[in-house]
Amino acid sequence: MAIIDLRSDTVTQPTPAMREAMAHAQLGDDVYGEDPTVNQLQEIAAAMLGKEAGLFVPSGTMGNLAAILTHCGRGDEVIMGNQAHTFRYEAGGVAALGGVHPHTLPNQVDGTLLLDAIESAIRPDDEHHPITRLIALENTHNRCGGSPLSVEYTRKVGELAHAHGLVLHLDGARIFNAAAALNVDVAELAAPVDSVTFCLSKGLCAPVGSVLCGTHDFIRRAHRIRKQLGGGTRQAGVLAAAGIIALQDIVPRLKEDHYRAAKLAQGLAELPGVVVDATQPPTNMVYLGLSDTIAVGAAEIVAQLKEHQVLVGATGKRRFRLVTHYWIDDPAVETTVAAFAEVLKACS
Ligand code: TLP
Repeated sequence: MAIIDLRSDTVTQPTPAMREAMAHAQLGDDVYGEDPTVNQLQEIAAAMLGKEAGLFVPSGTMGNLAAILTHCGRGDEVIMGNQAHTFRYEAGGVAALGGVHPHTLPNQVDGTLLLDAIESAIRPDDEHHPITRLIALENTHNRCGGSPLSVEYTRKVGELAHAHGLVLHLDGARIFNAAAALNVDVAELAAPVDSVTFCLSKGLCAPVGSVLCGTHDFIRRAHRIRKQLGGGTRQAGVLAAAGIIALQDIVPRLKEDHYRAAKLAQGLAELPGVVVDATQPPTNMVYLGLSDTIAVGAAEIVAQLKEHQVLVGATGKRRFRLVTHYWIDDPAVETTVAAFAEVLKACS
C-alpha cells in the first residue's frame, strides 16, 4: 500500500506535467539574468500577485530572510507574531544574519495580531530603542491552524504600517490557499503589503522554490541580498519550469485539498479519544489533540500510525498536525480515519 503522508504539504512530489516541463525547460545562467524560464516564472508570479517584479529564491525561508534583510538594517526592529514561522522555524536568521531585532506580539487564534498591540509596539524615536522598520504577517497562518487572514485585516495592518512610515511584509507561503478559502483574487490579498513571499514547493507541488514579489526597486535590492545569502543559482529554469506548471495547474485545484481537510477533521472528530480544534480553519490543515482517555502520547500514536502506512506530524506532546495536498485523495482520507480509529482503540 502506498504511504499516506500528511506530515506537511512540503512532502508533495512534482506532477508528471512538472517532470515533463522540467525535462524540456529552456535554460540560461540566472546569475546573469539569462534563464528564460526563471524570468518567465518571475513575471507570471508578479502579475498574479499584482506586484511589479518577482525574484525566484530556493526556499520560503530564504524569501522571508531576503525580504526582511532588504527592508531592515542592523539594529532595526521587525514586529511579528510569536507563532510566526519567521520567528519559530527560520533558525533565528533575521537576528543571526541581519542583526534585525524581532519584536513579537501574541498571535490570536485566527493568526492575526491585534491592531492596538501593533500600534503600541511601534517605538518612539528614542536612542534607547531599536528603530521599528517593518511589520510581518503570515497568510495562511501555519501555527494558527492554517487560518487565512482577510483582505480587510491585511489592509488595516497595511494602513497602520504606512501611517507610521513602516513597511509590511507578508509570509504568504500558502497565500494561494488563503485566496481559495476566502474566494478572493490573490492580488487583493497581496495589495496592502509591500513585499510577499509565496512557496511553490508546498501545496503547489513543485520540488523547489519560492517567489518574492514587490516593487522593481525592492526586488533589485533583494537580488543583491539573495546573492549574499548564496541563493544566486545558475540553470534554475529546471526548477522554475515546475513552478510555472504549479501556478497554472495546481492553484485552481487547491479547494479540493480544503474539502478533504474538512472531511478528515469531520471523520477524526467522531472518534473517541480525539479532540479536533473547535474552529477548524477552512484550508488544508487539521490540528487535533488527544483526550485524557488515551494513555500514550503523540509520539507513540505517530509511531503506530506509521505501521499503518499513515504519516502525521506531532506538534506537541499530545497534539498533531495533518496537512492535505495534491497526493491525498478521498480513499487516503478514509484510510487515515480508519487507521486513527484502530490505533486509538488499542491505546485507550
Ligand atoms: N513550513 C514547514 C515547516 O518548516 C514547519 C511546514 O511543514 O509547514 N513560511 C511558512 C508559513 C511555512 O509554513 C514554511 C515551511 C516556510 C515559510 C518556509 O518554507 P521553506 O521550507 O521552503 O523554507
